[in-house]
Amino acid sequence: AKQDFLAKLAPLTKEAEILNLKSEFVGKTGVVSEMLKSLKDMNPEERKTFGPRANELKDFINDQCNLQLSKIEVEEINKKLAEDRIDISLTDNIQVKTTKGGGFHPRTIIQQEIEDIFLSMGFDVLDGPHIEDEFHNFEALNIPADHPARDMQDTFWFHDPHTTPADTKKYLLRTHTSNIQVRGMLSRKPPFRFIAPGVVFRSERTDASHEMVFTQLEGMMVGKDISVANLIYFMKTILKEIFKKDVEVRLRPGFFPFVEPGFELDIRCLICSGAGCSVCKQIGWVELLPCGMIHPNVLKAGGIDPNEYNGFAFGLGLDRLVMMRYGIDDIRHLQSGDLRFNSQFKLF
Ligand code: FA5
Repeated sequence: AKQDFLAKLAPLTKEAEILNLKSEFVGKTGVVSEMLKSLKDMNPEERKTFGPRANELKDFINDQCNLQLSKIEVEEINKKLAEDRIDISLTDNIQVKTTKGGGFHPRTIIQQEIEDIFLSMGFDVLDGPHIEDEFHNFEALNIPADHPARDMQDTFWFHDPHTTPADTKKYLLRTHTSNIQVRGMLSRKPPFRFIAPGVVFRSERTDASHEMVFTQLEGMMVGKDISVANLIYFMKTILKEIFKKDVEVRLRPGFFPFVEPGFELDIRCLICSGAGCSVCKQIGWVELLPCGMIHPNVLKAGGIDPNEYNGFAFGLGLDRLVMMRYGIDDIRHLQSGDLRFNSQFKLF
């Protein structure tokens, strides 16, 4: 029986075939099991010699079958591993497609830096609508209809053909982020401080320092006994933090109907170091950070008593700041969407 079993086992390669063979020999009705059953009909002498040999054969068959089964299992695992193998040397042999890492637009980098600086000084960061009404963009900022100051900002008006001509000047693309001064004042109680970065729109002829769509960053602080000295401190702090060095600035009187007194804060042009270029229009200075003490009429329009509170506001030209910081010699690069330009900027 042993030889018979071995001869039958040798060619088998499948788990099911081996299990069948096993049951053929040592299963309930298998050859060896029948031998063991026949022990009861033998005399004690025969039983003594035959019994242990039959049990030995049973163990032998079980061991051989289990051995063969585990061999098959190991072969299958190895086959699977070979199929799933990752060839880590592959990059040497074939051209691998690489993807360039993304980055941030330089304006986003600077905007985030400024937001962090102001957040650390207790300012909120506000947002506001791009499509604005006349009240928030002009009237509440002390620029009534037909006031000549409206000519300071060439405006894109919305014309609704269903309204009468008198109503058509109702909505516009906001010309500055100062509309958020009004919205900010109306939605909170003093004292408060906030900044508001965002895109603005003007009907401008473009050149190296003028775009039709550009960004500003508005700031406003309202409280008791705020002075021009506070205003200048905050303006100097932003510039120091952004440029990480002292930059030359000049403060001169400026007219904006929503501040009194009003100032123009110019920065020495960092493209030409003041020698004169197309960005600074050959004068060596760039208009960057107009600011001033909030006009009492503006506080009133924002629901604040000017006898009790005062404050300052500023409207930073964000794109021009980005140009000065990175030495960009034409504002139109910022809007170009040219990846060769954009990919040069990294966070630091
Ligand atoms: C204003 O828009 C005022 N709202 C700023 C302000 C706020 C003054 C609060 C006082 C208090 P102005 O039109 O000068 O001001 O624009 C502000 C800044 O935006 C300018 O100094 C300049 O840096 C930038 N700027 C103006 N026009 C353009 C343009 N066409 N392209 C790019 N930047 C511009």
